[in-house]
Amino acid sequence: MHKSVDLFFVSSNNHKYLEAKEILDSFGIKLGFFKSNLEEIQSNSLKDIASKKAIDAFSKCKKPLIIEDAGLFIDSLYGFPGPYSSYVFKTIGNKGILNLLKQKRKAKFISIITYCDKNFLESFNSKLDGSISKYSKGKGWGYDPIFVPKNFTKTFAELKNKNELSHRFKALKKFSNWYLHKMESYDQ
Ligand code: ITT
Repeated sequence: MHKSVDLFFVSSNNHKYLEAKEILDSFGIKLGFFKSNLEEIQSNSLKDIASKKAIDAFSKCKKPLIIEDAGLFIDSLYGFPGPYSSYVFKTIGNKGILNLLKQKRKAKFISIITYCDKNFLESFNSKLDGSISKYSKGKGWGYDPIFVPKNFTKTFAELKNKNELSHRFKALKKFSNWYLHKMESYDQ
């Protein structure tokens, strides 16, 4: 059994924190919340955005931390909204996305988790394939009511087990493997 550890999730988004906390709890990692609006550079690379966000977060939080950069990428819109997911959700929202789509509805969620402390800057990414539903279904945050993961018929907002299959779960699982190993080697 791993001992609990101190690690912070730096974000402006409570929903992301609550999901990350539940997921990391299941791997025996205790996660605190450091709420902050982080600087987000304009780039087509989520990894670059995430690394810069993590460095900015460390300058504020000054404790070992993770940040996440996530986005929804729609194939027929050439990856839009992608790195602009937050802005697009606040402006045109799910209704605007649904209005843009016709037959082709394939999409994916991408998540990058970046860990930062005074010695390390490490990123872990993951994608989850799926599609955009015809209508908004279920009560959920962000794009959850319109995203249907591959091999499912329900949207993220309708599924009870989002946290066992999401892009966030997959990236955090990779991170946990690395992090728990790192902690073990420091213990010796
Ligand atoms: P921070 O950068 O402060 O962490 P944010 O909300 O801007 O918060 P992201 O850049 O990671 O976070 O995500 C961009 C947007 O993508 C987010 O605001 C949501 O609208 C959407 N999003 C990301 N993950 C999602 C998920 O699991 N379910 C639904 N929408 C999601």
